[in-house]
Order: sequence, then structure tokens, then C-alpha cells
Amino acid sequence: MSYVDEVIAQVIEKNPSQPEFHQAVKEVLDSLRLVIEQNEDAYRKDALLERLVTPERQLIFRVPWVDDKGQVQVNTGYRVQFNSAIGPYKGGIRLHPSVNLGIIKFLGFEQVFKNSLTGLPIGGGKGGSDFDPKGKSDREVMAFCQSFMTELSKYIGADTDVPAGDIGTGAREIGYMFGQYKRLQNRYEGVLTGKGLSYGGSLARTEATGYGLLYLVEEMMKCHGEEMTGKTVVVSGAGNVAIYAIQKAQQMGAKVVTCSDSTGWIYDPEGIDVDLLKEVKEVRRARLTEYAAARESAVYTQGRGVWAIPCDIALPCATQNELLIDDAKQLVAGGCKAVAEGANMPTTLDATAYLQENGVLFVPGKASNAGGVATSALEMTQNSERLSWSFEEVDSKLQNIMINIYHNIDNAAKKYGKEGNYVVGANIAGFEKVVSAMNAQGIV
Ligand code: NDP
Ligand code: 2IT
Repeated sequence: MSYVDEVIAQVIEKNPSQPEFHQAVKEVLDSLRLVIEQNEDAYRKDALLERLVTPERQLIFRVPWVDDKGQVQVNTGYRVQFNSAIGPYKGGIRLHPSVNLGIIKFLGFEQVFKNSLTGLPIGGGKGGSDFDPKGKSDREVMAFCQSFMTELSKYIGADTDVPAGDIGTGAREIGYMFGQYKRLQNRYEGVLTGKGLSYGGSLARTEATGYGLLYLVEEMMKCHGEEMTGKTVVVSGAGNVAIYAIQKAQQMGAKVVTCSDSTGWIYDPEGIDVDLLKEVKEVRRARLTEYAAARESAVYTQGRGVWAIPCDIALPCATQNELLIDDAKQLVAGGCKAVAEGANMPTTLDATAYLQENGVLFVPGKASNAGGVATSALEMTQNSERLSWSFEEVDSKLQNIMINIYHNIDNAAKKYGKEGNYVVGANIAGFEKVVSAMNAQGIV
């Protein structure tokens, strides 16, 4: 059995009931075969792959808090500090009822390669809890965040591990967590990113993941002789990533005709009204039915369905495994030319293969959604030098980072004879830097 197959089998055996983690490891290791085969003996002797798929540290803790009725609730908190070869652990905190150790491990594993691709000095980690912020009062959210941070604060720090937002964790949650960290540690430091602008946040961090996604897509289209103007785009999700992806796509002259949330989706042939979407989701924290109620051109349908709409470009921006093989078939039938992941691992392995086999340009999330964490790293830099850069400065750095990522993954794919396969390109380019740092630091 090849070294890659041996390690994939071991991961499945040693981490039962973690299908998302298995999926992420398979995707990465499968596409690294070309590189690993060239160094198989040395890598095997150093157990390089075993170390790569085993987190440096995994924390699981109890998060008790009191709800508005006086009832004590207990959630589980996680922080997986996956790999610190190239910098402090860095990655978001997901608050969603579906969170479990396997989900946090898949996200942490992906984050290692994503952070490497940014070119910035950040290692990979991820955290979260099965707490559901939906329907909770601000006081309940604060009680949860304070309890979560009371435990987490022992293991993080500006030079150790710097969490940020993800599904269910936005500016409100980051604020409560930052306040509690400062109170417990008596340190005012950049321990979290995605902070509010009044206490050390970076301009453009809110927009960064969605904007970065479009900067990369625009560069890719340009390199394939296409421009964004006039393109029809379908987007899933209606959260932080989706909202700013829609906004930037429209600024580039494309028409975005869909968005979705966990209960249904919108088809708006006149183009999504971003201001209305922001009002419904960011201010009212409401369902998309309220968007449809306020806009005549919009049709709301319960359940899932955005991939059935014919488009030039599809941007999955909600969650993992939301673009399945039948969706991929619909996209191809509808003339889709490019799929770029705003979410982490939204496309299943068979759907990815189908898109690639049918000539669709496909960019994996670890490359195309790296703008969020890259801008988090820029927030860390600003915190360290106790300065704040202008929106334009951060945005132009973000743009350069995304353009560089595209060319790096494109070149890595070409170098290994896989031109146009950005999955291979992203995994190889991300891997090379991490491995070089791991090798230099000895067996740790
Ligand atoms: P948000 O919580 O802001 O938004 C998530 C959106 O996806 C919401 O519209 C939500 O619906 C929908 N959604 C979440 N879970 C499900 C589900 N199980 N089924 C259907 N719809 C779902 O999160 P973000 O926008 O921050 O994150 C979206 C994706 O992007 C995630 O995969 C995240 O890991 C990834 N990501 C985020 C980055 C960031 O900087 N925030 C950076 C890079 C990647 P509803 O409104 O009903 O809750
Ligand atoms: O998946 C991700 O890259 C994020 N949720 C952002 C992480 C960060 O540290 O900004």
C-alpha cells in the first residue's frame, strides 16, 4: 500500500465517526500523491504525514451558562490547535448546533494549508461549540461567550493562538469574548481578530472573505479571457461571506440572482438588493422570508435549490457539503463556467470531480476564501504595531494576496503537470511551505 493510502486508512481507523475530517484528509492527501511519491522514503521515516494529520493539541471543555429563565445550560467547547509550524495557531470559532470534534478537526486541518497559502506567518487551528446563537437574547449570548472564554483564555494569546469569527460568530460574539479575555488575563492584546473598529479591529476585515473570493475569481476569469461584467452569479448563504461576495460581484458588474439560509432560498432575477439583505440578516437577524416580503422581484422557496438556476459562476458560501453531485450536474447543464468556494469544503468530493471533468474551473475554499484569515493576519500586524491602516490600504493588500494565491496555485498545478487543477495546485502550494517549516524545526 502506498504511504498516502496507509495514512488515509489510519486516519479513518483512529478517528471513527468523523466523516468530515476523513473527507478533508482524503482530498488533501490524494492530491499530494505526486509530491509525496517523490519523497516517500524520507517522509515515511519522519512520519511526516502522521504528524500532519494529528493536531498538536486538542482541547474539549464544558461551557455552563444560565439562560433567561434561570435554567443552567451546558454546551461543549472545542479548540483544535492543529499546526504551528509557520506561526501562531489561527482560525475561527464556529457556533452552531452541528459542531462536534470531527467538524472542528476538518476545519482546523484545512486552515493549516489555507493559512500557508496566504504567505503570512500564521499556523492553523479552529474552535467552536454546539451552542446555537439563533433565538438567544443578547444577555444569553454574552453569558455563553464569557463562559466559553473563561476556559479558552488559558490556552490562547496574541503569540500563541488567535481565534476569530466563523458561522454564528460575528462582531457581537467577538466583542463579548474579547472583553472577558481582557478581564481574566489583564492584557490588552490582539488575541482575537474580527474585533470592532473601536477596540483594535481592522477596516475591511468584515468584507474580507467575500471581497477576497471575488478578487481571486476576477483574476482567474481574466486569465481565461473573461471579465466579470455581465456574468450571472449564483450564491448560497446569506451570512458574512455571502453578503460581501454578493456586494463585490455586483461592484464588478456581475448580476447575483440568488442567496440562501438554513431554511430556504431567494431567486431575485433583478439582482440581490444587498442593502436589504444586510438589513434582514445583520440588523434584524431574521429569515429570508422577510427579504422576499420586502422585494417584489424576489421569489422565496423553502429548502435548498440555488444550484438549479442557470449561471456563469457559482459561489457556495454557506457550509460544508452543500453542493452535491446532482447540484454539480445541474450547474454543468446550466452552463456554469466556474465554481469558487467561499465556504469551507462546501463541495463533496464526487461533485468536485464531476465539475472538473466537465471543464468547470473549480477553486477550493482553502485558496478562494483565504482573504478572511489573511486580513485577520493584517489585523494582527496592526495590533502589534498599535496602528490602524486605512480601508484602502488593507483592501489593496487583500487584493494582492488573492491575486498571488491564484498565480501560486496555478503555477503549482502546472509544475506537476496538472494545469487548471486548482485543488492539486492549492494543496501542493500550501503543503510545501508547511513541510519545509516542519522539517527545519526537527521532530516536534
Ligand atoms: P454566517 O454565520 O455569517 O453565515 C452562514 C450562512 O450559511 C447563513 O446564511 C446560514 O443560514 C447558512 N448556513 C449555516 N449553516 C447552514 C446549514 N447547516 N445549512 C444551510 N445553511 C446554513 O457564517 P459565515 O458567512 O462567516 O461562514 C460561511 C462559510 O464560510 C462557513 O463555511 C465558514 O467556515 C466559511 N468561512 C468564513 C470566513 C469568515 O471570515 N467568516 C472565512 C473563510 C471561510 P442562517 O442565516 O439560517 O443561519
Ligand atoms: O475559515 C476561516 O478562514 C475563518 N473562519 C476565518 C479565520 C480567521 O482567523 O480569520
